Amino acid sequence: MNAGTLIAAYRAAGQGQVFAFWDSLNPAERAELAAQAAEIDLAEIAHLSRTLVLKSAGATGVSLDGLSPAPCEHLPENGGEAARWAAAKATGEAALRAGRVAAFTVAGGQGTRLGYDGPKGTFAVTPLKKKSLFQVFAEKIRSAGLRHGKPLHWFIMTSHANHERTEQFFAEHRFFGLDKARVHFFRQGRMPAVDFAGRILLETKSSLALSPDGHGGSLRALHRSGALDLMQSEGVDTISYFQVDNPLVRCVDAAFIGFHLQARAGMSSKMVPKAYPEERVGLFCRQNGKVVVVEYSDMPLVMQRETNPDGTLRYGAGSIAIHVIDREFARRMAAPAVAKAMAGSSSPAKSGTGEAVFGIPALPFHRADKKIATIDCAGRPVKPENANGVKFEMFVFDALPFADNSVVIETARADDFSPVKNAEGVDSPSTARDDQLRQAARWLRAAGAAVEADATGRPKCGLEISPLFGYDAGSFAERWHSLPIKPVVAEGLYLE
Ligand code: UD2
Repeated sequence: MNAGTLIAAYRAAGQGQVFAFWDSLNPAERAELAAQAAEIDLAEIAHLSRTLVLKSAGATGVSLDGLSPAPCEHLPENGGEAARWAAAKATGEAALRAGRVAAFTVAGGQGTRLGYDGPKGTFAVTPLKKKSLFQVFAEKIRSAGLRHGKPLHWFIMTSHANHERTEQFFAEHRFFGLDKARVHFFRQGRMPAVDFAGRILLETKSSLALSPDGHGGSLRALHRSGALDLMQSEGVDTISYFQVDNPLVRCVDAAFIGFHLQARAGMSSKMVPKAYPEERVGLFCRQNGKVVVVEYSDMPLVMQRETNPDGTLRYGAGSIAIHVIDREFARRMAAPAVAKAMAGSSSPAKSGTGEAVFGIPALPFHRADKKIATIDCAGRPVKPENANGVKFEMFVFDALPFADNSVVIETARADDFSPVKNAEGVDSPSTARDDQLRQAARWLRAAGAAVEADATGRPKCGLEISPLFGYDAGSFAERWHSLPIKPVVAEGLYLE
């Protein structure tokens, strides 16, 4: 599209302000602005503005009709059937041996709360060796490949802001021993921010205020980047999805994969029992025969506090953003965006409400009111102190109601979830470090070693176990027992 047509389309859509400074821009700046403007689906923005921005703030439109708790596979220690878990594990291991599984990390977030200047995956998290999140995952993925005799492909979704630095980090660390031909980076999509009247905001005279389209954008990005086609040609049909912020995550969990495959599910999830009724996590529920996640903020407190006869919380299954996704399900969920792109941006976009686009179900966008750096009408930078606009994001769990046979399994928080989100306090580098220390102490104890620890299980000395030494209590114990001379634990220990 040439610049004249683009500008006319923006004017016709009531978004002419995007080109307010066009006459004063040099050719390079014009090219930058035109390229960004051409990326935007104006019909989609108009629809989102109408449905999410211009209606009253705070109205979520989430329906609680017919909601019940989602059924869940409980861990054997919490009432689940050990035989079912063993069978699921065997199914998952067979899929891993057959090379059907790829790891997938969403690492496109901005990490604002952590206040770290760099891709979050490069943040140092382990207690002794200060390994980065990416290195921890790389070692887990390498260990799974070695265990099953089949190296895994690893897909990493970045953002425009952190893509180059992420690739560079892997190159500098020689891909942490992985075959670089099996590590694939791709950028997620972007959405423009709008003001409260639905007008697209400029960040500078020659650039839009663009931000990542949320982790839900991963499904579109997997498709657009060719990752799904690559998976298909490599015989991968199962995607193990996790977030970049969680050093404890089991990047590939055979039992989880097995439950998902046995059910022939489109998309499955892990849950942890909520720590307390008001904990701020999404909750797995059932509605119209499908699994859905309801954000804590959308569920009345009385419901969040309801209990079962045994005293446990009725809505107690917290979402920790770990999923297994069927490759073709991801392709179907990406299809509306693809169909729109093929039909041109003037198509009737309806994805803002999760309605069908060309008869295909689509992920809805959510509204987030934010402080957005922009410029005033004279082109001077404005750093707002209060929210001055709206960003649009998709959430990956909104795909769940479109999935057939969705499975939810329980996992132990201590072995799967300790995210690094905030600089201090809860979910911070220090809580994640302590949880890694506790895990190492538990595994050593289970293997018969004496470990001095405080009342919370935190060892008195520094301990770190590479995933290449042991990936769970069982594999750790096996390797530990094979050591001819046992190292002294009390002095602190790194095992690789
Ligand atoms: C998310 C879930 C929450 C819980 C929690 C577990 C939502 C709305 N809430 O909370 O219910 O499961 O995670 O840790 O999702 N990301 C991208 N691109 C984006 C935005 C995010 O790749 O555009 C990645 C980001 O790099 C990170 C993950 O998604 O790996 C989570 O993002 P977040 O920090 O925004 O999610 P959070 O903590 O609000």
